[in-house]
This record gives sequence, structure tokens and C-alpha cells, in this order.
Amino acid sequence: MSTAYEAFQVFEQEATAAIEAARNVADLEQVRILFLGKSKGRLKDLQSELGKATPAERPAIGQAFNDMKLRVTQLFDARVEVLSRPESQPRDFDVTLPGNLPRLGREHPITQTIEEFKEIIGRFGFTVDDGPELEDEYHNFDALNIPKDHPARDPLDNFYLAAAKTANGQPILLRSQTSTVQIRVMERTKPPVRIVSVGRVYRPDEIDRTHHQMFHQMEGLMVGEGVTMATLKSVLKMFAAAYLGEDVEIRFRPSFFPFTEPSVEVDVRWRDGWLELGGAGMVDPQVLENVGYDPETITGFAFGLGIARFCMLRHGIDDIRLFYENDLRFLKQF
Ligand code: FA5
Repeated sequence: MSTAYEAFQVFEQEATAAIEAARNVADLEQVRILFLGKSKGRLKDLQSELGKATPAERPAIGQAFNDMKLRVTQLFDARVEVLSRPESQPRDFDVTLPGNLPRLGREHPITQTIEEFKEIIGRFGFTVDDGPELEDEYHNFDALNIPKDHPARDPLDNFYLAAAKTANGQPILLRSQTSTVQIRVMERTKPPVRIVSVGRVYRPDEIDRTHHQMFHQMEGLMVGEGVTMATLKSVLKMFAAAYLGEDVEIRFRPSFFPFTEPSVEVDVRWRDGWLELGGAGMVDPQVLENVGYDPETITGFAFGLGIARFCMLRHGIDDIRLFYENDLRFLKQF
């Protein structure tokens, strides 16, 4: 009889050791088959010991068997639970290594500025329109009243396409100003007009801290009855204050553009002096005529602002090249 109790004890010790040694659920399943398996497990063999006991011994041995079986199965179930937890699953990497943070993208500062410009100018009732970056001479110069011999047309001051011409034989160039869109919009719209157009323009300028060869402008055009220079100055002042702050100091300087009369340049305080933000003026009657408007009954103003220069002022950046070099260490700050 002592052999049955001894056999139970040996079984319990060995099963316990095997359960505790199992490192994963698969190991544990092998242990289960070996010790507790219904058909061939060692527990099944032990059960036969019960049959050998006399009727008098049987209740005590049966009780001992059941107690032992319960302890082993409970230990087994507890181990299954532990080894099934996610943190117990095998890992093939070192969790203590620093992780790779996903790099979140964001809008380029110029794009952010453009979006804000559209939002601010929208409050003054301007809608957004668009024009092509590849232009013909007519829209970039002729319709804007720029004489044939004007230095602005110089091939050295423009990016002309060497090989391509329009269907009617005109030279094609990368537009040098967004003022081209004034013409395109007026050609297809009856007054009143109140639009802005934002986009890239191209000039082979010498690159320095305030100049690039590809840069962004926002063109504005308001045409209708009773539009005056006073309206223009108010819109530009309010626009600059909305983007750069109420205390912004701007000035209007008399200037000349072939497509506006009178013309001004708009400057803002910058470092020890002034930074030019854009050109503007009253649309020249000749330009209105070129697009089929009647300069006797309507007037208009137009402006063209350098977008990156506003962005420089807002953020205290003193070199425009940073916006176009696209160094992530710079861009990440916006
Ligand atoms: C023009 O381009 C005119 N089309 C503006 C205009 C529109 C006048 C409507 C009248 C009516 P300007 O060449 O001055 O003007 O350029 C306008 C602004 O673009 C400048 O004040 C400046 O802010 C910006 N800009 C000009 N050249 C560069 C450059 N190379 N790099 C960066 N910004 C520039």
C-alpha cells in the first residue's frame, strides 16, 4: 500500500518539476500529454494502482489520488495562464533598445503661410484663382503693358524655354510674376472681380538672403466701380497686420510698374532698415482695355506680395534660402 502513496508522491514531484520547467505553451502541452494525457498519460497508469488496493484501503488511497491530481492540475492551469500572457511570449528582439519614433510629416512653412494668406484675404471677400506656371509672352508681358524693348523681357532676366513655342509661334517662359493671372482672370470674367492667386514664379536673380530663383508670390486683384487707392492701402495694411501683428510698421513708396498707375512698393521694418514685401498700384487703363473692360466706368487695384518674405518676418528667419533648401532640421521647427 505504501507503494501507491510513494508512486503518487513521485508522480507529483516529477510533474511539478516538469510544469515549472516549461518555458512556453508548446512545452507545457508536451508535459500535459506525458503526465495528464487521458489515454497514455502517466496519471492513467497511476489510476491502475487504485485497482490493486483492498476495499478497505480504497477510500483513503482514492482520496489521496484525487487530492494529488487536483494539486497537479491546478498548478498546470496556473502555468498555462502565465505562459499565455503577451509578456511571456518569446521575443526575438531586445526590448530595452531605444525605439524608432515614427517621423510625422507636416506642411512646409511656405505651404502653411499660403494657407493662412488665403484664409486672411478670404475675410476681405477675395476668392482664390489660378494660372499656369508656363506662360506665353502675351500674358507675361504684352497684356501687362510691358513694352517690347522693356528690360524686364531680357532673356537674361527670364527663364525662356529654348525649344518650345506656342501654336501661334510665341516664345514660352516660366512666368516671372503672378501678375499673369490678373490677365487670365479678367479675360474670362466680367467685373466686379476680387481674387487672389498664389504660386511659384521664376527669375534668374542672384541668390542671396532675400532672393531666390524660384519663389512664391500672392497676386491680388480687385476691379469694379469705385475701387480706389485708399481701398488698396487699407486692404494691404489690414492684411499685413493680420499676418504680422497689429504693431507691424509698413510704408508705401512711390514706384513704377508698366501695368499699374500710380504704383507703389510696400516695405516693412526689418532689422535696421526696411524689407520690400511687394508691389502694387491701380490697374493701368491700358491693361483694362487689353482684356475688354471699359476704363471709363471701372477701376481696379492689384498687388503682388513675396510670400517667403512674410514668413521670414513672422518667424524671425533672416535667410530666404532656408525655406528652399529643405533641410529637415530647419523644417521640423514649423
Ligand atoms: C512684381 O513682381 C509685380 N508683379 C508686383 C505687382 C503686382 C505690382 C501687381 C503691381 C501690381 P516685384 O518684382 O517687385 O514686383 O516683386 C514683388 C515681390 O516679390 C517683391 O517685393 C518681393 O517680396 C518678392 N520677390 C521679388 N523677387 C524675389 C526673389 N528673387 N526672391 C524672393 N522674393 C522675391
